[in-house]
Amino acid sequence: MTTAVCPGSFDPVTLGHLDVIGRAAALVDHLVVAVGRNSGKRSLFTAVERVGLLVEVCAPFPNVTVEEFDGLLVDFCTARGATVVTKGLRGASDTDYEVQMAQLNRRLTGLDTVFLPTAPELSFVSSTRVRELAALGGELSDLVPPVVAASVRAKVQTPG
Ligand code: COD
Repeated sequence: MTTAVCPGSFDPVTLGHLDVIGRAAALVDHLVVAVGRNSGKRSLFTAVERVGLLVEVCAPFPNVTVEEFDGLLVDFCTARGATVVTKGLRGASDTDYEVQMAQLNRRLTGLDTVFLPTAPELSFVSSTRVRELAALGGELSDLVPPVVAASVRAKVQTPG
């Protein structure tokens, strides 16, 4: 049985993330979506809230589970018996960062990373743009699923 981990901050999960999750889930027996707590990074949603939204939007994928993680990604993968990491790539700036992370993770434990190129129609989508658009009252429906759009709007109106 092949288990893969698809890690991210998912603050919040976007249609770009979801496309990568669905495609990665089709390649393996079990996909663990791993939500980094990122204690050093100020996030819009708590880790528990990010997990909750992911559980809802990943419901169509029966072989996907969602968990929080802290610490090194390679340690989480070892603990879950995962033999591969899956990540999406949007363009050159993602590639520079992600290839370096993949090389470091491979050096640490031999864990390899499989990259899935973004769907062209979703290459402009990022959690940062979602948060920015929401703060300025912009339309979110091309970037996130409806349940996420509603949660982002509620959060921006009532932060904390
Ligand atoms: N289309 C395709 N892919 C996308 C899109 C899109 N529209 N948007 C985002 N993605 C991809 C990103 O390229 C990324 O691969 C992934 O989705 C997650 O993106 P984010 O922004 O939610 O998450 P990040 O990049 O902030 O997540 C960072 C991690 C938590 C994965 C990272 O910090 C980590 O591995 N932390 C653990 C500590 C560790 O082991 N560090 C390494 C050694 S120091």
